[in-house]
Formats: sequence, C-alpha cells, structure tokens
Amino acid sequence: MMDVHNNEIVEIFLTVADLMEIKGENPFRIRAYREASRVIGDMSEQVAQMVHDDRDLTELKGIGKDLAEKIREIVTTGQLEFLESLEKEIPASLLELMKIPDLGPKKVAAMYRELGITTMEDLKKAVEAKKISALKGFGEKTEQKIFKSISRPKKEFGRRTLLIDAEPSALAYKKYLESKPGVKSVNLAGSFRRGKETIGDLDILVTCDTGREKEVMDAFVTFEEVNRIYAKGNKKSAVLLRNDLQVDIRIVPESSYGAALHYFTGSKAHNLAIRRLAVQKKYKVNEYGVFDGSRQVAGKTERDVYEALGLHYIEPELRENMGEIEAAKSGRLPALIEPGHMRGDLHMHTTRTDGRNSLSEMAEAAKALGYEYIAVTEHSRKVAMANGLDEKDLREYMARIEQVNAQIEGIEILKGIEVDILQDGGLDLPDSVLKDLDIVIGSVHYQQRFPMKQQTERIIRAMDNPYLQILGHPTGRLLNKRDPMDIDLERIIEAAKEKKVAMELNAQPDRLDLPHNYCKFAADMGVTIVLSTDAHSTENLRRMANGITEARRGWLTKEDVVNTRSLGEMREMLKR
Ligand code: DGT
Ligand code: CA
Ligand code: CA
Ligand code: ZN
Repeated sequence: MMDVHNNEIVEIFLTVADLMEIKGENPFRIRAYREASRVIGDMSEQVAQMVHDDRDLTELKGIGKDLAEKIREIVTTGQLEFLESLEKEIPASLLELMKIPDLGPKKVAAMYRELGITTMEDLKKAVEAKKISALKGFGEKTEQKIFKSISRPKKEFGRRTLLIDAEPSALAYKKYLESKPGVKSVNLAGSFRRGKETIGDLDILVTCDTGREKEVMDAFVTFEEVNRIYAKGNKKSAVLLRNDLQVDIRIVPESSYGAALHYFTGSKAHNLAIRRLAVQKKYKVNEYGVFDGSRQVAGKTERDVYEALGLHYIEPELRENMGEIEAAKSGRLPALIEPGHMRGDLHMHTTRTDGRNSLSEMAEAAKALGYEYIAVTEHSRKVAMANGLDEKDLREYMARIEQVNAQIEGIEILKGIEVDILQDGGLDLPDSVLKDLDIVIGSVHYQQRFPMKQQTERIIRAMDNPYLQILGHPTGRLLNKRDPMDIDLERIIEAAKEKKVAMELNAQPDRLDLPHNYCKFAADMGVTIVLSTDAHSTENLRRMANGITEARRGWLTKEDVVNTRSLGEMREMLKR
C-alpha cells in the first residue's frame, strides 16, 4: 500500500480535468473530477486510510463507482493510468500555457484546436499576428491581456512572495515540524531569515534523531497547506504550498548545524565572499563546517564559523556582501536598531480621510504600543479619492487634534499633514497653514511616470519649501505591483542633506521605501531618517516591525532614526 496524501489525489484529479477539457471531453465527467477533488481537498481524514480499511468510498459525496476505482488505483499503485494515457495524447507545454493569467483550459483548448498552438512560442506568434482576437470567445481585450502577460520579462514581478505574506505559513510550518517526534530543532533560513522584502522560496533547516529522517520528511510533505510535492528524500525535499510558496527543507547533522545554517541563510554573495576569505587563511568552508585540511575546526554554531575566520558575528540582515565582512574584520559592525528603540510614529491616517480608525483610537493604540508621541498626517485636497483636506478642513482638524490631545494622557498627538507634491514641485496647501503644523510630510501621489530629470527636479523643488520636513515614501515603489519612480535618488538624498530635509522609511510591507541600500547611503551622509508606518488602522501600527527589518538591512542604528528620540530632541532635529 502506498502512502498517498489527499493532496496528491487532488492534484492528479485536477490535472485529469484540465487535460480532458483540452481534449474537449464530456463536461459532466470533467465537472465530476473537479467536484471530487474539492471534496477530497476539504476532508480531514485521509482517503488512503479509508482504502486501507476497505471502506466504501462511494459513501463520500460526489464519488461514484468509477472515481472510487480510480482513487483505489492511485492509493495502491501511486499513479493513475488514465492520466498517463491523457498525458501521452496532449503536449505537456499546454499545461504550461494554462498557468498564464486569463488562460484557463477552455481557452487553451480552443487555441490548440483552432490554431494548433502548443507552446509559448506558438502563442507569441499568434498574438503578434492578431490571430487570437479572431477566435470565438476571445476578443481584442483578451488578446491584449495575454500579450501583456507573456511580454513581461519573467524576472520583473516574478513569483516572489512578500515577506509578510510568507510569514504566517513559515511560522505555522516551523511550529508544526517542531511538534513532530524526533525533531530537535527547526530554523527558517534563506532570504526569509535575512528579512528580505520578498522571498523566492522558503528554506527550512531541521535537525532530528538519527534514523528518524524519513518520519520527519513524511511529516513535512503532509503539512496541511501542501499542494504539490516536487521532491522527497531523506536529506532534502521540496513542496509547493496552496498559496504558491515553494518550500525547501534540509535535514542536517548537529555537528555541522552552524555551518549549514550559515550556508543556507546566504546570501549567495555573502557566502562567496566568506569562501574567498577562508581560502586566504588556507581554510575551506562549506555547509559542513570550516576545515583545515580534513580537520573540522568550526561548524557547530554560526558564531564558531565566523570566529574561526577572525570575524565578529554578522547579523543575518547584513549578509548581502555590502561591506559587512570588512566591518566584521575590524570590529566596525553597526549596533542595529531594534523594535524597542521606537518612541513614536510620525505618519498615519484616520477616518477623517482614508483611515479605518478614529483619531482617539489611533492615539490609544499607539499608547498601548508604548509610544510617547505620534503625528496624525492626513492627505491634502489633491488626493481627492482619499477625501484630502483643504486649508479650512485642516484648520478644523487641527483644532480637533488639540482637543483629543488634551483629553488623552500619556501620549502627545502632533498636528501633521501628508501634503501632496504637485506636478511643478509646489505643495498642495499654502504656507500659511503649513507653518502652523508640527509635522509636514511631502509625498508624490500623482504623475509618477515623468522622465528622470523632470521627476528629480520636481522633488528637489518641493524640498525648497521651508516647511517641508520629511520626504514621504521617496521612490513610490509598490512591491510586486509598481516600479519605483524614475528618479536620481542619490541626487535627491544629497539635496535633502543640504536642505536639512529628512527621508522617510515607510514601513508598509509592500513599500519599505526608502529601500535599504539607500537607507545606508543616506545615513552615511548624515541625512536624518524617519521610520514611520503610514498606518491606516490601529492594527497596522504594528507594521513598524517590517520597517525595523528594512532599517536593519540598511545598517541603521538607533542614532540614525529620529523617532527613537525624546519628543523635544526629535522636534529639534526636524527643524529646518
Ligand atoms: P530567494 O529564495 O531567491 O529569496 O533567495 P535565497 O537567498 O533564499 O536563495 P536560495 O533559496 O536560492 O538559497 C538559499 C541559500 O543557500 C542562499 O541564500 C545561499 C545558499 N546557496 C544557494 N545556492 C548557492 C550557491 O550556488 N553557492 C553558495 N555559496 N551558496 C548558495
Ligand atoms: Ca529561499
Ligand atoms: Ca531555496
Ligand atoms: Zn500616508
């Protein structure tokens, strides 16, 4: 009897349904496969166990005699002959085409039958020749959408997952594996551990009792979120989760755990630089340790590995080969900023514009986080979609802020604005009101596609306004959605230095803007950095944690970030 998980049966049935659809078979039979895979996917009991217990599968909703027989075949032989015969009839490249957004099995089938399209190349040619829009049920819109999907370079918004979206699965996986008998330790490595904004795949390292590797791997591939198993062995396995995140696991020996954790944390560039350093010292480094000839001189902990090479311990966020090895050699590594250092948040919205919580709710939530001060910074009028404020509205809201501030103990609420930077570099509200505010952030929200020279000058001109204190989300990037603006960011940071304007590091997990490499550049130049959440709800104030991670990747210390200071000191530093 094979050890077949429900997910594997689901996967097989879905593939069968897709292939039958491409072949143009009976829609009722196709639907039966899809329905059965839904039922099996929702079950908590393993179908394989039912087969094993010789129970009648037709008791299950949507499973008739034929499907019950197919399930039994999968469970007993590990495969399905019907699927194999379908696969022989239909080119595998058609399944690839179905992964293109807007192309389901029906459309792929039509293109296959009518135009003989089987590969990506065929599809490209047909789109270029405008043959797709001529097909029944397609139209020009679909053709354009397909064109967009296939002409986008693969790398651009590839299949990387936002760190924040990967986090729940990653932590649940860790907890799940830790609960399994025989497992000694579980660590999340790779770009996830380095705190990278987006991750390509998740890397898990496990140590376990000798001889129990297979048990651990069985547990790994039967985690409830697993959708597909790519590879399964006793040292290494890989799966795809339902949310499209790929997860690699490796079981490593305890004696070389530190070396393995170091190796699989990366980055690759950091590892290569470490290896070069080791060679200079006549050592060899790999995932099993640091070696002098065949003698292991380090490997049990990461700290040992660094120490053997004459280096201080390097935090994972710094391991990008951006100078950290040189700094670790000479004891010049920065004392990185930590969540506990934050004393206030200077960018947030309330229900007055597009936030979800009231002014007092935001203040209470910030107080509960231990902050001493916040700035409430609504949008200005130009951002009409978000109900932006004009001068009169703002004056009224400033009075309201004063009122709430007087009522609430233990936190100071500052009067702020996130004023829109206009097309010509002017600001969306007059100086007469800006001068009466505590905190003025200037942000670009419109015309983000100007050419570089024009965009750069627009922003620098905005900084000429003496009341603008902070440049909000400087690049305008939205991870996986929108590229950064075409700007000369180094020139903008130099101008900020000269004009004494601070740069925001916006902590929203899809912004993280200023990006980490520019955080380092700005801080090295002595430009002040404000780490803020831009929260639109009380819950969202917690995203400060994501900003801290990006700040650490940017080598920032407590001193580099102005809102780690007392209210008085912070206000002094933001004065123009
Ligand atoms: P990702 O998944 O694209 O966000 O980035 P990483 O850094 O997690 O990369 P991944 O998953 O390909 O590999 C995990 C770690 O394994 C990587 O950070 C460093 C190490 N590694 C992988 N391939 C190589 C290699 O060819 N040479 C060296 N030195 N290290 C490697
Ligand atoms: Ca990875
Ligand atoms: Ca990987
Ligand atoms: Zn904002």
